[in-house]
Amino acid sequence: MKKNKHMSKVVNRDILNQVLLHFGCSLNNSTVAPLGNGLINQTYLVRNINAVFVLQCINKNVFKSPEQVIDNAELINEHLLTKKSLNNYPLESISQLLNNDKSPMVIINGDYWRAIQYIPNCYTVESVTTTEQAQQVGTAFAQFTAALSDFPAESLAEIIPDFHNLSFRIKQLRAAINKDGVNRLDSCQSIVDFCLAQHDFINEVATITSQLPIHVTHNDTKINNLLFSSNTKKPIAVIDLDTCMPGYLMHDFGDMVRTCCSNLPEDGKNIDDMSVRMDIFTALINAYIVSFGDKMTSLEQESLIIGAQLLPLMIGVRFLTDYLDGDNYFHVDHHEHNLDRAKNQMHLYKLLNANKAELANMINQPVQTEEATV
Ligand code: GN1
Ligand code: MG
Repeated sequence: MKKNKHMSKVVNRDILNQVLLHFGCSLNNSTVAPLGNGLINQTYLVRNINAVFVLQCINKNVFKSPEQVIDNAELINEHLLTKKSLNNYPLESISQLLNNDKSPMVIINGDYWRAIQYIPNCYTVESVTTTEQAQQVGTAFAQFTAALSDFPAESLAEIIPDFHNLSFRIKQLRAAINKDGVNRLDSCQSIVDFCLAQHDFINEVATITSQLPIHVTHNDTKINNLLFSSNTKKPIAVIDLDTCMPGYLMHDFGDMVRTCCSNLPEDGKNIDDMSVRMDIFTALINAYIVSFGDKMTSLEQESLIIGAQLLPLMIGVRFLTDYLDGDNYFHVDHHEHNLDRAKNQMHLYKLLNANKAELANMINQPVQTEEATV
């Protein structure tokens, strides 16, 4: 089982059993296995003779009001189900299950648990290897946000305020630098200096942000947040609605670029070997624009290139801040894990920033067959 030191407790069998009883089963008649690679929540697959479902303990350190995460998911699912019934949403929506008290949430010892429908004959993909997969990622997340374009965004709770606000993330970094609570500043001074020197880009982001329309965005658009059908090998659902909030299209697109277009994982250490997979980028951007259709304004289209640079910088700043804070937020496997991630994402930002003109030229281009790198 993966552990975060900030998770309230390591889950013991007694607690797990109490939670299961609320969903009509117990540890006596069920198997419970860890599921997925998320850095934040604890997720399990529960199987028994009557049911298979996903069980999740929501991380209270990250999600200060876990009930809002659950309420938002209910509202979004309801909207998507309506769209689907009108043939206006091609994917499935995944429901949260009601417990014995007809509520989607169980609170045990102050921890918030929920059960989520398990879809059989599906699989997840950890990283993009083909341009076809990149097209599928761009298309599925565009369909998701487009289907929510007439959803009243103001009815959603802002789960994590300023989640993708770069100026705010830089402020958090400055606070961590000033505190230097675990004496790590010396070991990352040069990367700190690099982040704080990005004024021009920070201003560019602030200027375009003030002109962009708000959408309900997913804010964690990795390929492993899609469920693929074992039959068709195509995405059938967008999952992990935890950070669905009012936001900008460039955030979702930028997160796709940062998680799909690097040849290295986000914690890969051999950053001198990093390259941007231009064929994947071309497939992503064109699928995203085409699938959104005329709902995307020309300024939003332009903003996608800024988003592609913004998200690696944003998460790089977040990883660096967590490193300076002593690893309180993200799960880490080793002492320098957050620093490795920060260096990796900052390098990706540099590569994307240095090649933004070439990236912009990829809009409306056919997908290249051979791998080009920048
Ligand atoms: C966290 O736990 P996971 O993988 O769903 C984080 C994302 C980061 C990601 C980096 C709520 O998501 O913003 O991009 O780690 N989620 C939150 O791997 O902070
Ligand atoms: Mg997530």
